[in-house]
Amino acid sequence: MSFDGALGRHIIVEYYDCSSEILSDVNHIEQAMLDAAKIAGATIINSTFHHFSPFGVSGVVVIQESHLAIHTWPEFGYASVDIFTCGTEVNPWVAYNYLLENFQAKNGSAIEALRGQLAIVAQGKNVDYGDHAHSEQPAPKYNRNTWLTDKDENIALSVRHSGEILYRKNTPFQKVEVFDSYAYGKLLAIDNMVMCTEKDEYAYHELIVHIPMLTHKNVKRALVIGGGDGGTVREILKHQGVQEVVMIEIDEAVVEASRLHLPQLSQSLDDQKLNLIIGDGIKYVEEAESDYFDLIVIDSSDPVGPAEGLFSEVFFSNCYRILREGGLMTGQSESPRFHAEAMQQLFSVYNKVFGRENTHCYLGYISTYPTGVWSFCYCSKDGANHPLNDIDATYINEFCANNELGYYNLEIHSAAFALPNFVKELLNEEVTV
Ligand code: SPD
Repeated sequence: MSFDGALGRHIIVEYYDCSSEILSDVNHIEQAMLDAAKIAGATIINSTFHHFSPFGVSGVVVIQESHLAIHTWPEFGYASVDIFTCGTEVNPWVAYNYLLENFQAKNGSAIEALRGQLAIVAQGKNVDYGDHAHSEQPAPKYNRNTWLTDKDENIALSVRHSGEILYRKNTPFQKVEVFDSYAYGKLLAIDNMVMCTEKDEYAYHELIVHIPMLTHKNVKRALVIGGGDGGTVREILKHQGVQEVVMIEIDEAVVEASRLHLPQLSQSLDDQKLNLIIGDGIKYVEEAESDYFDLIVIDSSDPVGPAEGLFSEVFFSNCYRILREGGLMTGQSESPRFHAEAMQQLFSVYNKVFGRENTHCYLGYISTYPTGVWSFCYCSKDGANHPLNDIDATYINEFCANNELGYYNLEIHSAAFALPNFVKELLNEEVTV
């Protein structure tokens, strides 16, 4: 089929003064381009979109009738778009108008070119395509290609998801989202960083909780800072002796997202032993009673945005103060490959507050965090409850036999504290030969 003497219409579009926020949101851009294609009457075959660091999105939607492509410059509020459609069924100007509005563009301009002008292409029409020339084609299967990328300037971890945003809230603190990933199930992301996924969350939560709980053996009162998804609380409550858990999460949206989409994580958030407070963890520890908790778990996001203060000396000094004798603190302490500097700084603060001999580093394999290697701190208030010398193998094995765990076991407990030389060097620890 042809349009006005040509095989297709190609409009080359400029959108100016668009919303910068929209132009840097890869999911939004992809959805808008797909919707534009649909509204224009096209049949979608495939799409692939990419977010560039620090700015910009590029992507293409392949349609049965040709393609739509985009490149955005959010820093200039500018997007360049190509809309190329063949046949008479699809009107590219409908897509143009839709995107103009969707990107909140103040100005748009476009030029149209007729592609494959029949008077010229007809000269090659005597090629014989046999029976295929008019054969019925099966309906194309649309294969969407959308990825969440957790990255810094040089390293990234990407997880493919369905493209449907199950949950999204831009809160005063951060952007909280839930996606449906193909390899790891539902995925909770904060500001594009993976927090946890259904399939591998247990590794992180078991490590941050059972290592201190099973070394201490008698935790009655536990405090969780962050952890709004509920995974840490779920693991703490597997220990029968626990009487009280306080969890203080700054962002209600994290709890809401988990309750709505991650029941496996949020299942313990209504437990009677839990006092769930939506508030500021820094303020909470500042005002909390001294010598109260047996265990503090810092289940924070990364040290950007609202979690930044959770990595300071004042905060850890208060954690130290509110721990009871023999009390322990564990926390996620970033990756020795992805956030080497942040990890180094964190350990220098732990050392300062808890004493070097009472501060230990352990590692775990978290497949959905960039580089896969993640570190945790283990700090003891007064040197009691050494993570290797004070464990009881029978006690640990009994707990493991009664609870279905996916990562933690007796061997992992000790092995987690065995540090590669590059991590020891990072932490200025002696490397033994
Ligand atoms: N880069 C990821 C670090 C996230 C640590 N907290 C995750 C919250 C899971 N409860």
